[in-house]
Amino acid sequence: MTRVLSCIQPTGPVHLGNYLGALRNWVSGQHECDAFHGIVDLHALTVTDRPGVVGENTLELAATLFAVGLDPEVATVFVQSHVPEHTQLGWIMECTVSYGELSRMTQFKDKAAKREADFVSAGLFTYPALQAADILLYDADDVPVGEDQRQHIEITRDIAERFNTRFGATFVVPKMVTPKAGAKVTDLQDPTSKMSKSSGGDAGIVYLHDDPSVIMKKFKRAVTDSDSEVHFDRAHKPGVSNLLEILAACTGRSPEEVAAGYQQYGPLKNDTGEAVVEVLRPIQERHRSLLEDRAELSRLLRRGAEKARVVASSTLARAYRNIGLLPLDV
Ligand code: AQP
Repeated sequence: MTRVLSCIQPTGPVHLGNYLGALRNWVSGQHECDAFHGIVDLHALTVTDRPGVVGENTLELAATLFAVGLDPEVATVFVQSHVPEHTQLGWIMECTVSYGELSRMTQFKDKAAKREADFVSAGLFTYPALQAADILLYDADDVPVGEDQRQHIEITRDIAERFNTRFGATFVVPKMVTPKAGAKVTDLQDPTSKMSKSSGGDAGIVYLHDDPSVIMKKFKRAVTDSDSEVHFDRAHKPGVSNLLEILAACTGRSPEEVAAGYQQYGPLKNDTGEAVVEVLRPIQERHRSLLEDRAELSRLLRRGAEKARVVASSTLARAYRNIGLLPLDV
């Protein structure tokens, strides 16, 4: 059975890009694959300096993951800091990746530039190594993610191959899987940038828990393009193409098919907003009721961590053995 691993950071409320690019595929894949999904709270520390925030976001995110349809009886849903093998293998990954490779990561350059005079942690620079550990610990064949993760999956593959060459076959070399529509949902106000939890303004980001009226308003105000023709062309018509792709993803069609039904931007914005509201309605209802029982959420995460550790500890032991670290009992 194909093993699948993919994670999400508790850096803020989940948005439509996370849902269409990743979460929806996690849910649809859970019955055909052996699925592991982590809330990677240690990654959130790269950009966090206030106490308590990450823990609260983690519980909230767990409720969202179960609300979108991850079944704790089927998929293994866990919190990264509950599985210490992540940081243990993370160090080994740091020793397997080069400074030059990390320097070429565009996300580091973008994020460091955005933080300008703010503190730029060393973790922001090295986190692709921890992310490689997140993936390789689970012997994952497939990693279902959005397009923004391409460079990170590439570096994970390079690290796995380098380690296997140095120390013998140890890690499965994973491959990236992206959805047909929704792999790169962009900001409604800035359609050349990806919709992101940690970006500044709210107006261009559709959160999973936004009220229907707020969602409609955000779509009605979405930035389109200077001419008034509706067709799908990411490079020259990023605003309209983003709407077409969102509507396509919500209705199971291709963006080109969707475009054929519209002559004007107004009806396209309206229909896209309505389709999103309908997709999110049941998720919002489940999320509200799940958050009422924090003890149950915590119990589900404990079970997830126990299941995750069975796999993670065996992979870490294999890596230690193949490197030839001195065992406790010789
Ligand atoms: N805009 C997007 N379109 C499609 N997929 C997306 N993903 C993220 N944004 C989009 C996918 O969601 C999963 C979780 O990624 P994340 O936790 O890194 O989400 P984020 O919104 O990107 O959060 P941050 O904190 O703002 O992270 P950075 O700083 O990395 O952008 C992934 O599978 C991702 O591909």
